[in-house]
Amino acid sequence: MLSIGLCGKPSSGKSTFFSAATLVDVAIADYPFTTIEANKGVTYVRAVCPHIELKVQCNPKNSKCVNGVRLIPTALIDVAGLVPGAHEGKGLGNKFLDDLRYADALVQIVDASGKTDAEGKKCEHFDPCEEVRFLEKELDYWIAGILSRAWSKIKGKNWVEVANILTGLKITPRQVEQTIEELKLPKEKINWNEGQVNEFARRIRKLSKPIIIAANKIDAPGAFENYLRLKEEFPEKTVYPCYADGELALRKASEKGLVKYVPGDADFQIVSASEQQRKALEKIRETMKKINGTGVQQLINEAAFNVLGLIPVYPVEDESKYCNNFGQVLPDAFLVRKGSNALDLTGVIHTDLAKNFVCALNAKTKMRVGKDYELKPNDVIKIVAGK
Ligand SMILES: Nc1nc2c(ncn2[C@@H]2O[C@H](COP(=O)(O)OP(=O)(O)OP(=O)(O)O)[C@@H](O)[C@H]2O)c(=O)[nH]1
Ligand SMILES: [Mg+2]
Repeated sequence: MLSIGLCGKPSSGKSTFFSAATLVDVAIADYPFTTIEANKGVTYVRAVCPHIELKVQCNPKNSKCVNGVRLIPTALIDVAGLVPGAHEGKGLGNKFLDDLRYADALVQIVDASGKTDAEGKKCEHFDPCEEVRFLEKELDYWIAGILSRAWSKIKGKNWVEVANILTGLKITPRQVEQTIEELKLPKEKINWNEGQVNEFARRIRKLSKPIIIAANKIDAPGAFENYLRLKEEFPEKTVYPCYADGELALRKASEKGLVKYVPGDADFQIVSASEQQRKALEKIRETMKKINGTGVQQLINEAAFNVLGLIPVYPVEDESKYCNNFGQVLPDAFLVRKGSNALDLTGVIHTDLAKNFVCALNAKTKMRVGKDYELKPNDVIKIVAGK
């Protein structure tokens, strides 16, 4: 399953974002280090369900379908706040980042209101651009630290040892080899100096844990200006405005039947609410109008589709009825990397299928395709395997 990690300084709104996205109740408070142990939950990536195009009714099994929107499950991890100097033990240190080992991408929650300092304490003015700079450094130190601690195993050996240490961080041998080659570091009899280890850690982190930025608390005065400044300061990064608090309120209201709201929609409909609730909801709507929603779902989708380049595909067992062996139509949605082929899909469904792969059938065109067939978004595929 795709896994997204939330990180950032204390009090930026990580747990609020987490709770909004997963509907898991967690501690949220306006003082630093509210979260100590990581929170783990499931959220959803939003895609158009192929049942619309195929004019059938679907019966989702591993996912959900709401008004033609397929919600594909994704793991979300919320960790403690990171402060400058964490690698030297400041704040809660950086050990807790180990909970982000399996993350495919990171969303950095930044406090765009500028009303908390680097350590998450309340203040009058703090430049959120600082948060982006120090977080990257701390993440790089974290990976460099993992390598340093394992140095006795790596020293004098070849690059495969480095790859072995880093598999636990969802880093592939190919990424390790590529980074070593780019930096023109020796691949055999490894004896990198500290500077080389740090540079390697920086590059491999960028490659394996891409970060997108959520300019959170966008409802606060001055936050929108800070969001624009973040975009200007970091043109190479993806920065989205975010209103985690608004999203949390809406999802809770939706659960109670007060509103009709599908996460990711730009607006919502009030079903039944008291005068006081109506006022609060209208206030949320005002902020949403400025940023075309709350940004929470947009950030999750951006991480999956644009940063990681994933596409949704739908394996089936009966290509004429688009269903599995139990007659469930379009039961499962899987996210695979752009460029994956039919054989790669077997790895996602069941590894045994790969060994016995015969061919695949494209259920939309009814064409037989080979293992090299490049999957397209919303493909419906039957894998034919021998005994
Ligand atoms: N105005 C506003 N406040 C928010 C928003 N999101 C979160 N907050 C507030 O920010 C404070 C900190 O929120 P948390 O979610 O606990 O922050 P955190 O990043 O998890 O903090 P730590 O666990 O201490 O690292 C709380 O008072 C939240 O209500 C938002 O979108 N707008
Ligand atoms: Mg928290």
